[in-house]
Amino acid sequence: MSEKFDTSRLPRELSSVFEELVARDPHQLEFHQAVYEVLMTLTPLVTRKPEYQDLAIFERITEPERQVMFRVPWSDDQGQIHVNRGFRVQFNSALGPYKGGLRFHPSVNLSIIKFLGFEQIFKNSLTGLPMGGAKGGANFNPKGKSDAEIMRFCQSFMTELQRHIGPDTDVPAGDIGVGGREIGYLFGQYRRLRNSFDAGVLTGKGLTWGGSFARTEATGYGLVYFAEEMLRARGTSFDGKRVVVSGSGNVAIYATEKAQELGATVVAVSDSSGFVVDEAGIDVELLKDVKERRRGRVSDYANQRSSARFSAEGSIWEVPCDVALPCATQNELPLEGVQALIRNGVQMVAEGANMPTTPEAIDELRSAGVLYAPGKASNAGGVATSGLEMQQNSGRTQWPFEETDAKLHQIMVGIHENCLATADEYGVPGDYVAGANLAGFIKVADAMVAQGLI
Ligand code: NDP
Ligand code: 2IT
Repeated sequence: MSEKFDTSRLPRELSSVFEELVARDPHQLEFHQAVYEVLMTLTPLVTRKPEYQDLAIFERITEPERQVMFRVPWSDDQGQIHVNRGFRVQFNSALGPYKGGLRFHPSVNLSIIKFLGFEQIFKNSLTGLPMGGAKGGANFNPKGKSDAEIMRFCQSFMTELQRHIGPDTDVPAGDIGVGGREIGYLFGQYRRLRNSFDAGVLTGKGLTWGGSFARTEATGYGLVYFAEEMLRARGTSFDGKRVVVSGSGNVAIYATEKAQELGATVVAVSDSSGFVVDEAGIDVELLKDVKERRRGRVSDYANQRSSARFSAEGSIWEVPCDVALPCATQNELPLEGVQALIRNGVQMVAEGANMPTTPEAIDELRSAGVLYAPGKASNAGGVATSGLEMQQNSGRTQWPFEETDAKLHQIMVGIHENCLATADEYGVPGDYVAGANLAGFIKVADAMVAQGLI
């Protein structure tokens, strides 16, 4: 039994699945949290889809198909040797090759990779593209490392990972700490070891060697496209809204850019050292220069902009706003954060990060009637565009930016419609959490039923 999650809120058929899972891996709290959040919305399936229970779909879908853990030895610029732990959790391939990002961050462990891989199954299902779910990474800290150190780490990581992946098997991409630079070094080592230019083995590649236009922008843009649909459904828009974006990495930068293009003012961004308030609106070109080109901190942004103030103390969620877009990491938006947002009149929270809002905070948002989009729906634009990159690689072609961005936009509008239609169908109108979980789950579960006991 997990003390943190109240299994009495689940029907007996699902609480037993959850309790067995907790007993098997009692320390994997992030994984428990992700599974609990999904199971909480699946109650109607116990009666509506009796075959799921007969065929142990709930038990099977919560156990990864394969989990790989490996040693990653590398030497720093001084010749000192370090050892990190690498992971790839191949969670479910009922809908297509395993697909999901790689995270390099000191906090990475099996629980975090399993929670991310589990979420990825349903997110990928929602995109409508043929992709299974996976996640990987390492407990490696890229901060302060030279390019040469990053390269040696990526080469060592890929030397093992290459035997587990392939364009029709498993297709990794970026996540926290893994961007264009890392994908380049990983791809180079894969190509060298395999003596084969399998463009489709990784997504997020450079634009001259198999990458897709709009993949860099896709998660942040897709988040704002999804949030725009939510606002539209309530008869409003981004125009004139005050927006707070947490994080200042890939997702945060392009969410900021698109929200401002739609007429909003993004007044705050953050990193793990603190947050910046810029009442004049974030200067996206300056933020890109600081974060993407110089690999600096948000405090460097504030130092170069007279309208901006950096705070190392306090919380970004205290900054008054109409819309909050958490785009940093899991559990970054706790109950107190949501209470502050509600006090200041927030209308919508849409997740760019994976599982950024804690369960208590989600309950609070729902009871206050704040629009809330779970990441597996609202941040699906990144992996959707990875799916488009795979399509382009298979066809040995490259589509223009506008065409790819238009497809991304269409996919996000489609996910929004699917969430609302599924929520209606199951008697919980307007509930994006239930809509996303049910729609994503049913598609995978039906494919598992059709494919037999594996
Ligand atoms: P980046 O590495 O580009 O940026 C991460 C940002 O989040 C940085 O500003 C970082 O600050 C901050 N951050 C990370 N960990 C912590 C922490 N423990 N506490 C406080 N701040 C933290 O990653 P992405 O922008 O790619 O990813 C952000 C989120 O979006 C993640 O949850 C990821 O899983 C999710 N996501 C990413 C997708 C993608 O395509 N990249 C797709 C879908 C979801 P600092 O530099 O100080 O560490
Ligand atoms: O969490 C995510 O969806 C990602 N990090 C993107 C995965 C991908 O394969 O593009």
